[in-house]
Amino acid sequence: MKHSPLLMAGVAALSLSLAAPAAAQQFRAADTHSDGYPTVEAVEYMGELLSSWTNGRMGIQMFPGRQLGEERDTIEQTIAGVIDINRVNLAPLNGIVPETAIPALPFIFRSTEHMRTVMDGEIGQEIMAAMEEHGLVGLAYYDSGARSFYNSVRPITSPADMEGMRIRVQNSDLFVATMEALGANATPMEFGQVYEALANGVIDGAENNWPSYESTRHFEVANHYTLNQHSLSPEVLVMSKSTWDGLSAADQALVLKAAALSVPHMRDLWDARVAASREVVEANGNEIISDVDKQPFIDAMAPVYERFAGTPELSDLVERIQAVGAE
Ligand code: BDP
Repeated sequence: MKHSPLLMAGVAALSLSLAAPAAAQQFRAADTHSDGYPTVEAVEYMGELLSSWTNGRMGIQMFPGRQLGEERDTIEQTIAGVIDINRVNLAPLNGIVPETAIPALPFIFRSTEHMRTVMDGEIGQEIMAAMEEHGLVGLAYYDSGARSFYNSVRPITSPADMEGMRIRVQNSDLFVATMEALGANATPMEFGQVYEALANGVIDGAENNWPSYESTRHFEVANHYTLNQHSLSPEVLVMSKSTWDGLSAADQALVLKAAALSVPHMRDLWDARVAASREVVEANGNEIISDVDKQPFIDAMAPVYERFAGTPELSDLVERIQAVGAE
């Protein structure tokens, strides 16, 4: 008896699918930070969970330390589906997804608790939903502590001290506008270029949290650190929408669950790292200016809010964030 080629092909495909387990999927993940940084460890932990739940069918291959490029490039590659998972700050997404600028606004959060409550809740979900039409699926938010100014010229205690200072910022018009509102010259630059630019005087300073100030060794070339805490802009873990769309609903649920479980793990690592980084910087003898009157910095931000939260939808988002109760 002769079988049609189509039937034979169907039988072959069926026996293949019975014989072979579903192809293993190792998601390619990028992070600008090096091995051992809390964000890197959290995503590795997420990969271990996925792998143990699926007997190795799903997992994460982490490329830390800018191996796949600076954040701007890796975001493009994630949107294109070349990178599956990316851990970035919200700032470099501001130009792609306008809603991401709102939690990155200076002084919008009263505390880390406030930031966590907002981002873990409905508002955080809405901002993630806004990413989808731009090719990204939000998986989780991670802490990034508070960003503060450091520089090699003089201690900053008020905006007047920043007049004319060349301060590196992330690739975000919001961060550029923030520096300009304080009288500084904003210099957008990729993270990996900042150490050298500080060391050879191309810039006077930058702004970041304790772990980044320490892990990048910027503290060695920018001695004055002012704890003005202008931004609590969180980190976000995103997946390429094209990768996401290729997963079954059950696998999507596993990815989300593993990402959610990586959050408390990340926060424990984060708190420990903040303390450890602070110790390293203090032991180096840096000048830490912790007694800062934040009000003049806050007052200078009115034009920034007007520009980046000017539409009714975005200003409504600001009000809803401010109305969220937390410490
Ligand atoms: C760090 C963020 C990282 C940013 C970096 C920066 O974790 O995602 O790339 O700041 O300033 O705190 O570029």
